[in-house]
Amino acid sequence: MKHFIGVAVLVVILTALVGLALNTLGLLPDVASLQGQYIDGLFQVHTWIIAFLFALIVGFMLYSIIVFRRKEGDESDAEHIEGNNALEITWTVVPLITVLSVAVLGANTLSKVTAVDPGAMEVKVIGQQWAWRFEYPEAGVVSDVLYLPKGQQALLEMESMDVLHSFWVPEFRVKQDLMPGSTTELRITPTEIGDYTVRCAEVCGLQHTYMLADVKVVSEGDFNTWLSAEAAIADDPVARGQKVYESYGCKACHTLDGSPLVGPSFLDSFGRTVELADGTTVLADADYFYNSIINPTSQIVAGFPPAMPQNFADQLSDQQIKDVIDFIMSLSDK
Ligand code: HEC
Ligand SMILES: [Cu+2]
Repeated sequence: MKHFIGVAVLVVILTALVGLALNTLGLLPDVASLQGQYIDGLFQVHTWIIAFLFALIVGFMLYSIIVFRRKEGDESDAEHIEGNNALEITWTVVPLITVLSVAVLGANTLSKVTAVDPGAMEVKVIGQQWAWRFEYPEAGVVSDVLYLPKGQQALLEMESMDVLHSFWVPEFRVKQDLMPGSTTELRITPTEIGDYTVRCAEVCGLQHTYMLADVKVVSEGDFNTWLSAEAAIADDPVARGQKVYESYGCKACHTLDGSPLVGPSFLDSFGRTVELADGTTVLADADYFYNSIINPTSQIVAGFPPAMPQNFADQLSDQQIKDVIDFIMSLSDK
């Protein structure tokens, strides 16, 4: 009996130490969603079960090694024990109940994490090698940053354009694969305003590591302001084109004020006669601009190096190219 009390004290102390150590390690980033809170609750239970099991095994082992060490000169055999029904029943029934309870707890958590809020806001998530796109169908907005209002459930309807990807924001805890040819769902109710990152959690090719996107959780007011500003842009080809100009690096080489930079300024560039490096001239119309973007080395403007990136045909959709041309054309009064 004395030994059992000794071991029990050791196990309790070890459990507390291991449990506290695991909790202070900071294994997870701060949780930022309602679903994540349920998952963290379950994780806590598991942490303590793990700490207890560790302490139970290691505690008994340490105690036995130290207390039942063979004494100097003791050559006798240990006592032989042939089965113990009570013990065997206990170590079958206790783990059975434990595992079943964990299963019930897990199922319970799963149902909370997937609980449907009828007022959820729908966002389409499109994954492709190697970028994320987010669509807000009700507002007709497309964005490469995932904006979410705090406190409202977002229903993410996810699709892949090519291979398997996986949507994962560690602070939200939940994770879901995207599959070509079918739609998968994920529900997230953000609880903390802040900036996060979606990272693809399914190896999807060469640039998999860089398949990241920004997530911004904002107040409901800020969200609505952003959404209506984006919706206004979405309706206006020139505004869309300006966004392409700003977010695809064009502005690093093309100014809007008439001064040449690495490339010619876009101000009043439409409708002029362009002198090309090969001595010919061409009218700067929409076709010329299109060709300059898609196939930049074919018509080099005289006096400029052939420095224009050659991969915009892959980076930009046809619509984006049309939009940016509309934007360039809007900068001339011709
Ligand atoms: C690294 C610098 C650089 C970047 C970035 C760049 N360009 Fe250019 N671009 C040039 C240079 C240099 C020329 C002139 C030489 C030539 O014709 O290739 C040019 C020419 C052009 C022309 C023909 C202009 C004219 O007035 O004759 C268009 C149109 C154009 N770029 C559009 C774009 C668009 C749209 C983007 C962004 C999606 C962009 N460029 C990004 C360097 C750049
Ligand atoms: Cu991916």
